[in-house]
Amino acid sequence: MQTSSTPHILLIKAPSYSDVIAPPLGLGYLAAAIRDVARVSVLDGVRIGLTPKKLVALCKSLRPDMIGFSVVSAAKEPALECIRAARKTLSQAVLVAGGPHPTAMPLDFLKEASPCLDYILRGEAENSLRILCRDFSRTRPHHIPAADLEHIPGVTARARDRLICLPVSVREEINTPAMPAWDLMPPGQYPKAPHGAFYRNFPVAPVLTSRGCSYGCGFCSVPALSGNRIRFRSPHLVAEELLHLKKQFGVREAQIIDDNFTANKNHALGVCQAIKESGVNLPWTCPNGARMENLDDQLIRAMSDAGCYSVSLGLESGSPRVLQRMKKGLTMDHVAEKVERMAALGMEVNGFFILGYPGETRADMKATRAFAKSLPLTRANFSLFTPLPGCPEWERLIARPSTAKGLTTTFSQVGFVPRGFSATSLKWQQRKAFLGFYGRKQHAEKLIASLHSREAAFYFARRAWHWLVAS
Ligand code: B12
Repeated sequence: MQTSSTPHILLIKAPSYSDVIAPPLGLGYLAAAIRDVARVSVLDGVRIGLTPKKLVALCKSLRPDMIGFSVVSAAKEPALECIRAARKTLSQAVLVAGGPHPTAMPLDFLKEASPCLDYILRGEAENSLRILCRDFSRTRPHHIPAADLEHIPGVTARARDRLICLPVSVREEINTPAMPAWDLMPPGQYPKAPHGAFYRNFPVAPVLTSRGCSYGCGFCSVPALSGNRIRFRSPHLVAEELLHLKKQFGVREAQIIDDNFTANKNHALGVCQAIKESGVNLPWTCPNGARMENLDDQLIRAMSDAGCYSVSLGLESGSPRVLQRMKKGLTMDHVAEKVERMAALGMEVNGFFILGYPGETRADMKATRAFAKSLPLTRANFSLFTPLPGCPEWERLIARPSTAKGLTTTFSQVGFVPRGFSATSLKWQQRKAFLGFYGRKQHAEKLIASLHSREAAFYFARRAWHWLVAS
């Protein structure tokens, strides 16, 4: 029950430039987890283009007791500005940060945000944030004694005489809360700029069926953020969430955004069966780079029967040497057959490729371009490798002064330049890949036909500008 002493918690997704603007699931889960002990609001700083000035005005009108900032590395600088602005306006509020960046770099982030930030909660914070909120009614959480702090999973904070930095918190059980607080981030409020940019029906809602990934790809920071043991939601909860989204929020399409939806075939089949049996009848896609190994005829058919019409595959490179370096545990054998089979079974198949991996040469990039063009893909995306805090390649590059110097994680400029390239020549490789793929009449026509509204075309044009024109 909420009383006048129930704290008001404002959860904010830190702003950063993005052409993909979708409900912040992490904050939705946190809000659902603390609702019975706090009054919660969610503010998506990316969607509203939050600035420190806007935040000051909001702080003055809402006067929250605690603010939680969700921070990806690309949003680090704007997040720091917002934290400073919030502290200036609300000297008594408790300021907390979490999400991928503070999780991967807790001590650096705490130091940079010093003395404005009180706590970092690393990893999955449903339990830890709840503990912090409950402490509100007992003691001002600014003054939690060090001994008590050590019971908060994943906490990083300055205690009176020392620094506490606990390991990343990974939850074993992910069926509670049953679903994110969708009423605090209704999908219909979002622009037509969902994950992957393409959709058939709007509003679109992202949904999770599992968390974590047990692979160790050199370019991915997920195992460092949420462990390398994959955990599953009950398929029935997933189906219930889809029904809820459709009935209560008029959602007309879903996206399964697991790190690896097809990692466990039985789970994926279970989800498909539950969705089908629920009668929800909602089209859905997997825009997040699924792995191919388990995508056999049985699973592809089950996905299609349950409403899935599009799958994006993390194919990464057309060079066996680079694939090996990426430690993806994937070879190019059977990729063509698999993609052909998926396309034959009526699935739209998209490929994700990375260019500019450490050690990659022009010949490797040429091989990737040729590989992408050889496959019956509907669309392809060629990203430039950006080493993110927490990913194995970043750890390796940051350890050497010669490579550490040029790393950036803002995504507004080239994040890493491999030997033998300049940022400009690397950008040209990316342009060449996009133009080579979409320069084919059929692919260009398909792409244009997939843009269902002026708003979708606007966001797509911004993305294309970013890839093809911006330096
Ligand atoms: C889906 C997704 C997206 C979607 C997000 C919207 C959506 N929901 O559909 C879209 C496509 C928009 C997206 C965009 C980007 N993404 Co993304 N994305 C993901 C993905 C696959 C899942 C995120 C998710 O929803 N997880 C499930 C929820 C429940 O977990 P969560 O969000 O992490 O939240 C939990 C904790 O982090 C923590 N937490 C989160 N916020 C807060 C706040 C507080 C106060 C506290 C205490 C705790 C806390 O508690 C939450 C609940 O357990 C992750 C991979 C991953 N597994 O994390 C990458 C990931 C987060 N993305 C990443 C990146 C790089 C990006 C982009 C920068 C890419 C780009 N080129 O632009 C942009 C950034 C956009 C932006 N400004 O935020 C990186 C971030 C790494 C880093 N160090 O920053 C990740 C980790 C993938 C990777 N390659 O390693 N992404």
